[in-house]
Amino acid sequence: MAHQTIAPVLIGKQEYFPQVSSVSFEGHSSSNPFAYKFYDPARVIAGKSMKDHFKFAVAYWHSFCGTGADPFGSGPRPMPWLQNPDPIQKAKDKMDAAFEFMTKMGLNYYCFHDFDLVEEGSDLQVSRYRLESIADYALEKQENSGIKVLWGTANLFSHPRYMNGAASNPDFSIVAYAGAQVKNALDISIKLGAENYVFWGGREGYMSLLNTHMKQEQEQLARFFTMARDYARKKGFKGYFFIEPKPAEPSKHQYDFDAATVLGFLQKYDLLEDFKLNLEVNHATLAQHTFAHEVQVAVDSGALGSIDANRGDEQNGWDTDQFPNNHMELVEAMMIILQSDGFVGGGVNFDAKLRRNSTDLEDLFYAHIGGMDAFAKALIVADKILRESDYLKMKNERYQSFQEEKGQQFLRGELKMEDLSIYSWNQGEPEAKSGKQELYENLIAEYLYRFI
Ligand code: XUL
Ligand code: CO
Repeated sequence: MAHQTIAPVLIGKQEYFPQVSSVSFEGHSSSNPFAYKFYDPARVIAGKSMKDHFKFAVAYWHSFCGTGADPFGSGPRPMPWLQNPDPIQKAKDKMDAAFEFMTKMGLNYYCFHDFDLVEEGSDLQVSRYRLESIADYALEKQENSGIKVLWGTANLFSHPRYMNGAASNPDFSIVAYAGAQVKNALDISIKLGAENYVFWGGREGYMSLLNTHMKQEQEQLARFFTMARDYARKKGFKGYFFIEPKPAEPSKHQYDFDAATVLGFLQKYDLLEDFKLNLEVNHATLAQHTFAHEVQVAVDSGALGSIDANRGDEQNGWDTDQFPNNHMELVEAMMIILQSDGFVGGGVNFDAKLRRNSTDLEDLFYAHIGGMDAFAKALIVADKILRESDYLKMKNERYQSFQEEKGQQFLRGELKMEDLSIYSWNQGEPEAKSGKQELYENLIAEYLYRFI
């Protein structure tokens, strides 16, 4: 096992993960569970280092706040950094644990909700004070380690006040409260140099249309996004805003249903320049889409901002947020991403949680190592398929007829319905051409074993 010394300044007063000193790349023949088999940060694929392709980020909420509690019972996960009764000290301990973990993993980014960093206070003033205190501490840790914020966000769904929504709430006083909270979240995101800012609208939707003015609520949402954008720009924020689509849960229906719905919304309210999408694998499947579908929709509009990496469960319908390991799914997505300009501003955030019964502290390492290796392998395989196989040729040949005269005229808008009719009367029944889906699928399966 390759052990590197970690500068003591990066570890807090207490070492929370003494069982691991550092995780580094050892190659696919290594059997060290604390080593990367495929993720080699410096390795260049398609002109960019793996590190820059992915910008892997840890999700503060799942990894350092989540105890494994579910609707049926409290959390069994031991959280030694959550023991101090003083909220500020507890937040600092949590941050020590987070930075120790990220440093040992070689992770360069993290993502947070405001009240992941520190518990919400009894009122806005107390919350503001707590956020400022922890942001000062975070800034120091960031400067010492070089770790950065991929995106920040505000939790507008956990507190009971948001039970009817935040920006889309039927009560203006809740909308204003959400505004106060987002202003604070933007301020600390800017202070911490966050590269992007996310809106996930868990309760921006409805439970029943009977009591809901849907049109007005969506207008409220657009107004709120516009105000947040204008405020952040005024304060010097240069990054992108991301909307994270999800069809439902906790709302029965969420307005940001899927990539196509959000793109239509952003276009309607003229927000597409500043707002891109943060796509989550398990949200795609909840919307009855493949992840590749959502990625393709975003890429086609130049709006693939970032992704929340995870996976759902094949049998359960809900958002299980498991760590990603579906290679077929990831290779397909990476093939699309490689054919685009990559993420617009964002990267790969592990919005994934350990299973409730994964209670060893080292499980957090296995989970992230597996996820990062799955993406790294997918990148290597996707690049190889695109460069070495007949994939692109096969796909382009399906559309060959559009390279010919009539096809070109059609695409240029030079034909009328009458022309299509004359063409077909002359041609007769078109020849059947196979879509060859199985052959395409075999390509991915084959290349998954030609990865070296
Ligand atoms: C919930 C979800 C959120 C967002 C951030 O399904 O994905 O954690 O990523 O609010
Ligand atoms: Co997410």
